[in-house]
Amino acid sequence: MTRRTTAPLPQAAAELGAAAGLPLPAAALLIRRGIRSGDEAKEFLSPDPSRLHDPSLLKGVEEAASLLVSASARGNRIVVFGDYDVDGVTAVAQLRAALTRAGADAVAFLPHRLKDGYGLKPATVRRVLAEHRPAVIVTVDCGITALEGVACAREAGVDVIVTDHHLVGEQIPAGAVVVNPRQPGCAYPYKDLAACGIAFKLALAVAGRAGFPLSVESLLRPACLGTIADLVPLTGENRVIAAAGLRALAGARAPGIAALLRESGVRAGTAPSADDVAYRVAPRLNAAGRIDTAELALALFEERDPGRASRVAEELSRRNAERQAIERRVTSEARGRVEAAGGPGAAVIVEADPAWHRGVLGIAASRLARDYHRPVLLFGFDGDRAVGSGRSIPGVRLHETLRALSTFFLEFGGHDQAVGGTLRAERFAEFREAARSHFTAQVSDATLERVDLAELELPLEEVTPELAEVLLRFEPHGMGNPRPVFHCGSTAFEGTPQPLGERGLRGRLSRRGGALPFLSWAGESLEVLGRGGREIAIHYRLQRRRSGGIEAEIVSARPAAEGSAGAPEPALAAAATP
Ligand SMILES: [Mn+2]
Repeated sequence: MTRRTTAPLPQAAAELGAAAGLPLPAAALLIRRGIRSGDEAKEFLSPDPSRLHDPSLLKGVEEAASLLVSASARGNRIVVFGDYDVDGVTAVAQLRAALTRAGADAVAFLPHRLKDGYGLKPATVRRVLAEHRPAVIVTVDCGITALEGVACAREAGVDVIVTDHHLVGEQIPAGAVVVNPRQPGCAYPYKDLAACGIAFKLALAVAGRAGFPLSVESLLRPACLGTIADLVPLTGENRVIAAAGLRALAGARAPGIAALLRESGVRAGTAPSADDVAYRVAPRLNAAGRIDTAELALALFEERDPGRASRVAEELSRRNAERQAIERRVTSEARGRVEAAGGPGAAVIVEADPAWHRGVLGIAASRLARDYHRPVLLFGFDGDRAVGSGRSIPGVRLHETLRALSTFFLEFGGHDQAVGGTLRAERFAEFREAARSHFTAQVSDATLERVDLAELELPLEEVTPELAEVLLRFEPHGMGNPRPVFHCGSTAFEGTPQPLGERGLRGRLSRRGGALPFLSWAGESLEVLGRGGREIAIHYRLQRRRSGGIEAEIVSARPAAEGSAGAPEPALAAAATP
């Protein structure tokens, strides 16, 4: 069942609107995003690289830079130890580029998702020591909980720098220089940097100490990809990195990035949107590391030959298509089981299959979590172990809820919305029962109800070009700054809408002089609701059209309230008055 609501207009909106010279709806949305003053509004609407914080504010960053620069000068080998996702790969690319500029013998190492698993494990460290014989290991996107992995490297006489953005455990690794804005005693003003944001800072610190110029733009391009792909909040400094990085991508000169954007359908010379990055660019970069090693994704950032860069980008597209096919199969098999049992029943979905590819469990889980509006845990098998990924829904803190079942896990980590874990395969059935009853007891029925929430009442005739212009400056959208959803109590199709692909619908809406092109992915039901000029109430988002101007994306619709053509429902009428 779906509950529909429109959030009330914040009281302070009128004041902020007056102070910043902004239309009331824009001011209301800014208030919801934590903006209080005219200056903050200006900073939010015009994110500028001059607002980036000084890298030296990060605890440990100067010590790390000094260690790296002196190792470079002595010709000692440095291994940049990364991760196989976009955040990890873009962090490695930036840091390795800076170290190479500093004259370092810098080698990139990306663990293999299936063979090594995530992070700086002792076994992986031993492999790095044997294969590369480094004097220094610098991690990105991992290491903050790797007490044993760090100890293993230290025993071999290797210096270790841990740069990570994950939650800090009870202990930080002994004997390592740690750079993590979340660590105790770090006064850095922004805590939500992704790993590639931290690598960006360290790269600048290395350049500063070694005394060579490093183009901020060339670092922002990879940094913005990792920041958007890693689903960190696009607020504060991350918003600057994302916005300035997307702009810089329009002028990408590195052949690899240019080829990747081309493969992703981004027109040459134009800036991709955050959605382009999240849905087209990032999946291609991730595809390599899901099925095999992520080396190919890293190679793309380092390739200098345009012909070879194109071939790598094409290969990433092929792997992405392969990944999609595997993921569709896993998703539909898991869905088949849920349906065969007559629906999800319990407050969590837990399924496993020996044939499921472990590289796609997380994406399949997030798809099912969205469809069934429940947390989902999917497992594959590796010998006598069940290896799983979980994804959650708003309001269910997955890591915390699962902690009560931690005795089942051999390995377990993650955060509110995503976890990974390993159990003994023979205990899977027992775990599944325990998880079902625990979640059903812990998660309220209200949380399992899908809420179709609009941020604001905005009748179509109030969508002026001035307002649209300001709303487009709310981009880039993502975590922490979702594209706003508006409610319009009454509108109707103008003419007959046309089908758009298999599920979509495209046409024009009009009401009292307010008219907009629209598209929707709820095509069939929407077409029936609005047939014959019937009035409908809609939840919609506004987005830029490829051809210029703006359009409404209809998220959901229902018949307009009867006998009150155009008048908002009582709850909304109250909401519209500040
Ligand atoms: Mn990360």
